[in-house]
Amino acid sequence: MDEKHDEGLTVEAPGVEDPWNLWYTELHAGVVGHTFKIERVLESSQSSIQRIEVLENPFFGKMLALYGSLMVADNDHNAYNEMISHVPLFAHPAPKRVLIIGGGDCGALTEVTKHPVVESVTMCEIDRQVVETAKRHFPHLTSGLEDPRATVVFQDGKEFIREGEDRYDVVILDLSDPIGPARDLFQKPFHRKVFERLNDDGILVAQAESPVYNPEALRPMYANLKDIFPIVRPYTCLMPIYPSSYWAFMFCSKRYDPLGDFQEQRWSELRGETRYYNPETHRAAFALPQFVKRLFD
Ligand code: SPD
Repeated sequence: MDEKHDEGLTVEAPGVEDPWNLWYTELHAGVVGHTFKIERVLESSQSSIQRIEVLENPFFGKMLALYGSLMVADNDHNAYNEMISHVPLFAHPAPKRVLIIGGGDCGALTEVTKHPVVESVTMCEIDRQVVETAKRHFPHLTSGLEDPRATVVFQDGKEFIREGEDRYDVVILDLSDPIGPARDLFQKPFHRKVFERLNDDGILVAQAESPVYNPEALRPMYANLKDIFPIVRPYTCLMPIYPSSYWAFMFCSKRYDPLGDFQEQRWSELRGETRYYNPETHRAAFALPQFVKRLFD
């Protein structure tokens, strides 16, 4: 899949009022581009893991890109972070111990801390520089770091899962793409290990890419997870900064069904606002268009 991600910054013909005329494009298969006007490049650095950029777009505000792939923007992060967090947390009757693998912008962590029932949330992120960048530019996403229940570990998620012994009620795989540093974390051996680190009624949710552009990522992922978990329910959300603006997640569970066991009564206890998630979008997320359902036949 590597060749599909030859995206990055491009400079077009200079103009008088906009001398740099800078645009950022994520290419799909070299034939479709998802393009954003860039007013300013606020940071561009290279960590030991990946290229990290903070760009400013007049519509979406500040945007964080890792290895040339957009992760979050000031004005487009809610759907992804809320749906990857609240859907599993509201499907579990007592999600006390939560683990996030990845999630360096801290948006998912901050959503998890909105649940009073959560007793601890651990985030295992491989790249400290991503968290430091997010703290500088996206403080509204990183505010959950101040919560006394939150712990951050800087380690490869694979090692953390392989070497640790703690068990969790909910594990969230808030990963970048299967072509980046997180490649192995989309694979069956890793998912099996995560299964072992879940309690007997635990839930795993994994980000699962675009059903439009990456059916070849979703199809085997679903099949592999079905071999491991008794319940696997894909769901989707609208995410305009991601290619195709349409994004998928895999809900995988040892016992609870995201709709049959939906703990809607806890919705009124959530601390703070949501912008996308509510009980209606929780239910609706599992209603899949026919072309997406066919991926899982
Ligand atoms: N192509 C972008 C996919 C990004 C999915 N993960 C985003 C992580 C944000 N915490």
